[in-house]
Amino acid sequence: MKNKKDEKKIQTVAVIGLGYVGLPLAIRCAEKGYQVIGIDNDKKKVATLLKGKSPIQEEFIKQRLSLLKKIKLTTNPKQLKKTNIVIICVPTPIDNQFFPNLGPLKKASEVVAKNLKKGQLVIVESTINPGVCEEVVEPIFALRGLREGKDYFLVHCPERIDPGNKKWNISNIPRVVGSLSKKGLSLAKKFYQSIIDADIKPMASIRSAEAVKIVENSFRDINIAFVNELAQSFDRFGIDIKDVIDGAATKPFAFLPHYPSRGVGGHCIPVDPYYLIERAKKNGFDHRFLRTAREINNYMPLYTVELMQDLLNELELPLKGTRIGVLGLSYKANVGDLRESPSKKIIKALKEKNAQVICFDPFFPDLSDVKNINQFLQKVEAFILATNHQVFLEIDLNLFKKYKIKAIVDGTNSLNKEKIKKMGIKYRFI
Ligand code: SAJ
Repeated sequence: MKNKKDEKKIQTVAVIGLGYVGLPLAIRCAEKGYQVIGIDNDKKKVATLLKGKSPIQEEFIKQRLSLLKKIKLTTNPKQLKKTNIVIICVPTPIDNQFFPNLGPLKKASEVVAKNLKKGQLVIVESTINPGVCEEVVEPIFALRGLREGKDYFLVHCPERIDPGNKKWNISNIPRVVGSLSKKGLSLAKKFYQSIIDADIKPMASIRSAEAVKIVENSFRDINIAFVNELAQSFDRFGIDIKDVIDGAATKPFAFLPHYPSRGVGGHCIPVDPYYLIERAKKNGFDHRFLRTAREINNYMPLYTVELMQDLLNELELPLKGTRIGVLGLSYKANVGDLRESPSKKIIKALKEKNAQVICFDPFFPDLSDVKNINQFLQKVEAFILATNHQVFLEIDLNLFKKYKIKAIVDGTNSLNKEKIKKMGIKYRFI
């Protein structure tokens, strides 16, 4: 039973890293009556937030912008000494050799250890592979003579934010928590139960909590790779893969539809499997299946460009010098997020083949070569649909005829292929 002292004690929360994960979390804690300190090393981001504006266009945040003024926003980690719960939500990206980069997490852990308040609950929400809390985070505290379960409590609660999702958000997504100590586990369960209206599952160990997120996202990556491989095979077979998947999805059990596309982007799905692949190597285990799935998905942007090359060959047009459009830069529909975006790889491949590339994404006006869709269609001879933003799906298909578009590769299988083909436009889908 929590005594009055405990009740009073856990009223202050610090969130380190105010991005897609940390900002909604800080806002939710404020909404649930906690005193919240939001810490980020990006001065510009903190300045924007201090003006009551959010750099992230998420419904959950937009509806709660007024709560920003309840959060003490700062770049100064010294404030940590005043809090009882510290939640680390910094990025854990991969480098261009696909190695996990734990730099930001190590830095944040050092800052927390340096400014520790005795008895603090330290929660890592950043996505990490099994072993990181014990092999990377805890040693940073131990170096300062700080013992988990005594001087502080270390917990992992993997983040589950799904950018752009209108239904699932920080307030209603079930979570799992794992700790190195029983006390840490119980404190974390109580804390998350106080801010989330959903099940909070205590895991058998901190490693299994770390493994949950990697497994969730690797599951998605391998399923996408499965349909991406099928798409290439069925393309040679004259079989419409989307029709087949929709057919298989009529089975009410034991089938979960995924769809082929120009590639897998984002800060989770294409990244997380590498965490497990790399760490398992130290145990002498090679995740051949996960690696193969990653190779298949990493090839899709190039496959998309090859489809465009095939279409131009039918028109006896070289890629070289032809004005090819890339419609969409974001990795995902209706969000503005470039992380690991397949569009970047498509643009790079087109430029390496000396095509003249014109890109447009309304979420990224500064990175676009034109101001709107009409200008885009006017300028290009052919284009790749690389992001299925709703605004692109609403384009009047007659504009393709009006602007004499010669070929379209539908990288997200979203356009009406019958109508396009009837207009005499060359069309391929993934
Ligand atoms: N993609 C496909 N085919 C699919 C689904 C996705 O090619 O069938 C592509 C998307 O175009 C995108 C990439 O994969 O480029 C990732 O798409 P995503 O829908 O998985 O979006 P994310 O990156 O926002 O993934 C998040 C993840 N959430 C967390 O890690 C907390 C993931 O676990 C969720 O499953 C996913 O949202 C979701 O379900 O929307």
